[in-house]
Amino acid sequence: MNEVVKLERRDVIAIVTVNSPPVNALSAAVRGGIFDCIKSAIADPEVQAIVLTCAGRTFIAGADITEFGKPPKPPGLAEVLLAMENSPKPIIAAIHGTALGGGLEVALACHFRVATRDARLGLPEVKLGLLPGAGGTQRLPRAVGPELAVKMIVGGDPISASDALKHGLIEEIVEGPASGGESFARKVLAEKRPLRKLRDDDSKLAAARADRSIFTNAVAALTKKARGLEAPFAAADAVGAAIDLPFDEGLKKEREGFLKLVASDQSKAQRYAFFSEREAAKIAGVPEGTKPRNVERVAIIGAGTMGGGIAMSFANAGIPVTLIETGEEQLKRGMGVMQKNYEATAARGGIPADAPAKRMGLITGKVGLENVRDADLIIEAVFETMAIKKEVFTALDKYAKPGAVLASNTSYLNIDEIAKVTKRPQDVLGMHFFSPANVMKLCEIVRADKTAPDALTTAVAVARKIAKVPAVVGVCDGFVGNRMLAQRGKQSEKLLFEGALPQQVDAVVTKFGMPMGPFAMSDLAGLDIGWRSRQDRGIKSEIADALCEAGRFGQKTGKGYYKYEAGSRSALPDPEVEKLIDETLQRLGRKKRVVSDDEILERMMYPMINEGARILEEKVAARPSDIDVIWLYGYGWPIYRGGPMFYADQVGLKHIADRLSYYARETNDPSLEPSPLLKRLAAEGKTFASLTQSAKAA
Ligand code: 3H9
Repeated sequence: MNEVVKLERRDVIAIVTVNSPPVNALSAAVRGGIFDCIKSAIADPEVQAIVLTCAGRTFIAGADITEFGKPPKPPGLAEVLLAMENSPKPIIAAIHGTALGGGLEVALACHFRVATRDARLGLPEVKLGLLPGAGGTQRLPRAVGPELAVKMIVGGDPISASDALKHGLIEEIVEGPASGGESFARKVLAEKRPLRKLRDDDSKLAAARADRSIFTNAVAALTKKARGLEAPFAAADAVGAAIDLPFDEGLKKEREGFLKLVASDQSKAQRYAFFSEREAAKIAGVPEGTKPRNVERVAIIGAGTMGGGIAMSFANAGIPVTLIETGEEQLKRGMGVMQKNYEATAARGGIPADAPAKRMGLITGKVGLENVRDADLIIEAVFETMAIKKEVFTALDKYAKPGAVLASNTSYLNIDEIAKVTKRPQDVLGMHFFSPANVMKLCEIVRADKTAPDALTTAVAVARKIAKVPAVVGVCDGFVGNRMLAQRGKQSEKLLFEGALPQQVDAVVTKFGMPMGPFAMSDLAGLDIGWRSRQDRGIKSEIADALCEAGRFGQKTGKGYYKYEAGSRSALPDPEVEKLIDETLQRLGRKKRVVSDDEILERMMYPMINEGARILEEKVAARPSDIDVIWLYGYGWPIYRGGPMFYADQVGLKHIADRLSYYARETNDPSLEPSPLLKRLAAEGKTFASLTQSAKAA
């Protein structure tokens, strides 16, 4: 029918196949093709049933996100779906891969659905700051009941084919999509099954109509963690409309909600994040066609918190790991922590009951570095000092097999220097995981001076395989994330000397949407670490030092910038800290002033953005969107604000540059002066996004 959708007939069955790689998204051409094929099959007197299926790796994975924000092209999806649902001949959706968003909505407008065993079905629109806009919020509750529908629509996670079968979303699990769809179509015809239009079937809504708490409780459970986000609440309202209103009115409500969200700043930021994440996996400056090396077995050096978390990430992805320690005692402790961690997750229902044993079965503990011999990738996660790292890499050079990728999990140290102790610097790079490593999605892949392109692509491919989000960065102190964070740390400390309190600074940062403020974060990490390092370097930080001298090391001592009640992690403002700050300021002859929340926000964010600009200038990061990915997935930057560089573009670079100059003057801190890149972009009225084409949907 057109280049991306074709129609063929196998006697009385019409097969409509979408073939629009990579994910069969519903572009205007796909919508038009489906529309024409369905109309033509309906008009063909020989055809008695229609199967809609897809070629390639997946069923339709949703609307074409790149079309949002552009003038709409006909036919609209709603029009296509109406024609399908009203077809007098049965239409069967035959699903494989992922039927997501608009893809599942297409399937829901069909009269029957079958899927292959490995298929996944979902409405993930909330993750893009949207709600399903083509009937999903009205048809899914009618297919599976409002409780599961809320879970899928407000939570956004897909379900498996077997769950879909259990809850009535699909009729059958089939072997192949097209052949299975065709056999099912013949069965429908043979059994003369009536057409099932979900729009007319309210049976599964009855319970929630009688007792609305079924719906409100499901919503409350899912929106608990949706702080600051608009879409989950709007999506819940749309599902509520399915319960409260007739189908067509519900559809109208859904449409209104969708149109509002698609134009919102939050959704723009979330769509930008979606594309940025995928862009980050494309490595700048690597020759086209560079193939990653084969990685079947991984070794991790160090069974501490980081090493253990990294080992778990591999085991979770089914990759065997050798976990190496210096002694039996340390190894036993590390293995025990992982076992407990898995058991706790299983007890919470986060993983199946047999998963802890299976995953621990993939982790083999060994003592001695000579045990790296079989590994294709070795990740060092030992104590963060250069001397120890060098010692480990010297040994790795001796024992690792040729071609193995040697990675350091350092969060600050110079990988070039580490690589120099080996005779194979081309195989050395950084893989900087974030704590807790089995949970946090970011992996900064550090490209050293001599890192070979295929070593780099290996690290990126492996990171994706274990469900991490990789971002390639260059060597510098703290790489991208921690280097920018250091700027925020510097300002937060200075703010205390000017009259702000820890709880005021933290409140501004959490109100912005970060999970934690800088002081609560310091308390979690432990204040003694920085104190010791300052002592080593002969540096003073009067307030932080005074806290440590008073035995306040943070959460671990129940007192730090805050106080903590026994067994609790909730930070309580402490008058003693206020007193201690006052005394310190008096001793130093500092005058307190009222610091506004606006100033705090600017001084928390703008110096980081300025550092981001320097990082771009130095080419430590290739794209502003890579920096954003690092902050989104490593530091809990709120997804609806897109990342620091995206946020900066929204605020306006001229404003940011002006305010930085102002603070440089007012606080007598020349390091706050806008960087040359920021200054130039501000003067030209440009954005960071103008530096690349990376953000397709922004
Ligand atoms: C929606 O449907 C709204 C409707 O309710 C209402 C309409 C009125 N559009 O992730 P991958 C690209 S909202 C355009 O690396 P994987 C992606 O950018 C949508 N492009 O593969 C990448 O391009 P490139 C609801 C898309 O195998 C390439 O495809 N649906 C889209 O790891 C491969 O992607 C969703 O939110 C798209 N919809 O994972 C699903 N999807 O190669 C979004 C992907 O140039 N998609 N691309 O970098 C996904 O979750 C994953 O892509 C998927 C495949 C699981 C499908």
